[in-house]
Amino acid sequence: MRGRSVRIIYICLACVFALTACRAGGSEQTANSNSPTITPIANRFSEGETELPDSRKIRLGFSQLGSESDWRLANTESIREAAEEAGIELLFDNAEQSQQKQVEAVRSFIAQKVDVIAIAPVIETGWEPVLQEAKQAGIPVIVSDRFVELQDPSLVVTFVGSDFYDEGQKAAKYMIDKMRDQGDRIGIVELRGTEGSTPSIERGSGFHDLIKDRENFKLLESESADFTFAKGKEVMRKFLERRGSDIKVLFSHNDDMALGAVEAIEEFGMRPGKDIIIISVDGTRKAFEKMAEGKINCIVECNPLLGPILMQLVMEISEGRSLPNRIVTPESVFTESMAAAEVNNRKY
Ligand code: GZL
Repeated sequence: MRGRSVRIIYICLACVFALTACRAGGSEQTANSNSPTITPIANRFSEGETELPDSRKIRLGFSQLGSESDWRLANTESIREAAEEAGIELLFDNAEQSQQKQVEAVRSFIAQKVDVIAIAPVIETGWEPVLQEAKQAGIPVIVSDRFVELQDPSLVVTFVGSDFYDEGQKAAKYMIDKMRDQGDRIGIVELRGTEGSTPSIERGSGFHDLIKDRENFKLLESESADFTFAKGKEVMRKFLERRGSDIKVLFSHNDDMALGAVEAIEEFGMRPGKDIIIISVDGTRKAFEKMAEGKINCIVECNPLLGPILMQLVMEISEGRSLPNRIVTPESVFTESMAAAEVNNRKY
């Protein structure tokens, strides 16, 4: 079973390798040309062994940022399952949105002398010191899901996750097409994700860059609702009280906030998906169910199932292979007409 799953992972990886793009520094050199290497898995087996004893498994320390959304829960499950499948010992810490707790978790992994550290960073800044400590300890670091801002890009072996700027562009392209016959003053409200996080920064930039020169689109309100259902509902209620029927479009940086907004719109007496066009990001089953009901109009996919690729990267590092600076996961865009056919395919 492990052999098959590794092959599948490899095929996935070959696909995403083809999509790589360099972001940090844009250097074409492999990111881990001077990174510490770890004992390859093959060299950890003794004569005649077919399973690694726990004492000789690759040990991966993973710092997860929280449990704020269905996307995050699916991401955590994917990582746990893939580590189990790959025979990698996972030391897992959930920081519940606290960067300080993430830093403490990384320090704990260093103290426990894990082989590899992976981080899903809650925000982009403030990582240089603890990543220097990991480098001094000779432990390679992978960044998963969101980016970190670094002066020294050699502190991270590679990044695996989405192109958030492209997700914002896809959302704007859908809106421009959907609203092409809707007159010259289209009021937009935006529910942003966690302030300072890569998906919130980049989805917003990608979206706004495409509409900034289009006079007919007016951004009426934009506020962070921290990627959660509850805050999405609370902030959308505020927008409705202030702007009412001037609101024609909602761009939500994730599904949980969009689902909260759907409730707020209905309680306000308007029709989500009709009076207010709703564009969201992630692709959770709950959001697809609402889109099948006609209450969300477009979902830009953001893939949380990073576990298999992450474990493959850990194994590549253990074999001493060089990796690209960045590995981007392939993603789609879904609209109302596709919802009913796709909803049962959603794995999260
Ligand atoms: C995106 C991820 C975001 C999701 C949200 O890769 O970091 O965080 O879009 C999640 O649902 O909370």
